[in-house]
Amino acid sequence: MLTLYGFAVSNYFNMIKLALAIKEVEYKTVVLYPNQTAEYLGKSPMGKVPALETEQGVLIETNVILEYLDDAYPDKPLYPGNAFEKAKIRELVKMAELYLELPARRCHPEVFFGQKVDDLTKKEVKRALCKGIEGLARCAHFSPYLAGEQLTAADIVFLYSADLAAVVADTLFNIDLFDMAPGAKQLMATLNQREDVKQIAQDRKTANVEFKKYIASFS
Ligand SMILES: N[C@@H](CCC(=O)N[C@@H](CS)C(=O)NCC(=O)O)C(=O)O
Repeated sequence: MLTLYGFAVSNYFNMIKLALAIKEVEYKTVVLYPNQTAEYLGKSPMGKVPALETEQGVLIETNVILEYLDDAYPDKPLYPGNAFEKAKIRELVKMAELYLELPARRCHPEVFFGQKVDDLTKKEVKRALCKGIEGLARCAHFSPYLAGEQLTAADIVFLYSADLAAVVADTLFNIDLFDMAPGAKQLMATLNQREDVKQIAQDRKTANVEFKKYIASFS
């Protein structure tokens, strides 16, 4: 059986959880925070989560794991279509991560953990997020899903990237990121109405209690 390493507050971990839920693949979870212990580095070379242990070995990097799951469990494909259509989904996945998730992450310390982020970083992040959402708006379909009529890996990565990016944009810049991509608000609402997404949100809320204690133990 697959083993998923990570914790339920992690947005990347939740991307994999949602993919597994959609595909109805059984797995067990080992709850752990990112760490640099020799034991975990032996599984996840950067010490990050998520990591997925398969019968053949461990995989890291969320987009790689998503693609592996789609190859290993082809029912309910997350990268449907021909070679070009699949590539378009990968393009959206990459854009959501590079231009929303990663810039927003630079401001997570201030928005989620009460640690000041310097003004230059904030200026860069504001610009990057606006460019990112405008870029996505140019190539996403929102009909109703990012890549068209079917829910794909792009929606999974968008859901758990744009939600945090929107909190960063709202909290620090007073910007509604979703206003800048017509269709995005409706897509988020559609995704958030799913039972599997609701369950992941509930798990995240529950796990956040322990996570806050864990973070507080460092201060
Ligand atoms: N590129 C990685 C990013 C995963 C990631 O950043 N995970 C966070 C938790 S949400 C983490 O492990 N952070 C610890 C660290 O950066 O060392 C992926 O796609 O899986």
